[in-house]
Amino acid sequence: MIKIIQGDITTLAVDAIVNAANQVMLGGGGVDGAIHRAAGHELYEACLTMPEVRPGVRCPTGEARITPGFRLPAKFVIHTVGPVYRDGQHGEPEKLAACYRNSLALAAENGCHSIAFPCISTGIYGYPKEEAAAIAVSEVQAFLSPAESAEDAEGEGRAPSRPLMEIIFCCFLERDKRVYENLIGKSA
Ligand code: AR6
Repeated sequence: MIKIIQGDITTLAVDAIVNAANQVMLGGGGVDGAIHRAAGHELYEACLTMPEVRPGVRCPTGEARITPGFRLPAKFVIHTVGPVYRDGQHGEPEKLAACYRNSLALAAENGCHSIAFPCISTGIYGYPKEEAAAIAVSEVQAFLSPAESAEDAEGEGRAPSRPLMEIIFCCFLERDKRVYENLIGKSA
């Protein structure tokens, strides 16, 4: 199930919220700063213990890492690193799609049934909002479609292949919410 809301992601009592982090994973501006402030210093400490894959890189662009949510109402924070937008010809769409795919896979692996995403890459990293939202929606829909057939499997007494998930697009700005509503309708 997909929901679109406007609000502050740090207030959501879901299983996982996604952080639009950077490769160092030690906090920053935008939603990253808000999440680190709300989760408390323990989140910084947990990020610090994540192994570096190369100097200064704990999470390469397109990948995702999970930590507890500490003082947040959310159980987990899934940190993913969106691409810095140049012109769309430098692998940005594939990298952004990978953020959604890898975050959803990590959430499922950790037994999450609800997850909220901010509009990854569309702030400081400059990704055009409509293009980013189209990628977000298409990745989430692709992830949910096997889950919907899992619902049928349950009805038929078969084991579902993947837990059903509530996926929230949490837009900070009203105009971002409208972009998602234009893509998937106001009923979502
Ligand atoms: N809740 C939900 N969404 C928010 C919140 C919030 N509390 N605050 C901001 N947003 P950005 P990026 C929205 O810039 O473009 C950081 O410094 C915001 O309106 O946070 O991926 C990192 O450390 C926008 O729609 O992330 C990286 O260095 C969205 O979050 C860099 O910024 C993403 O904007 C990542 O840039």
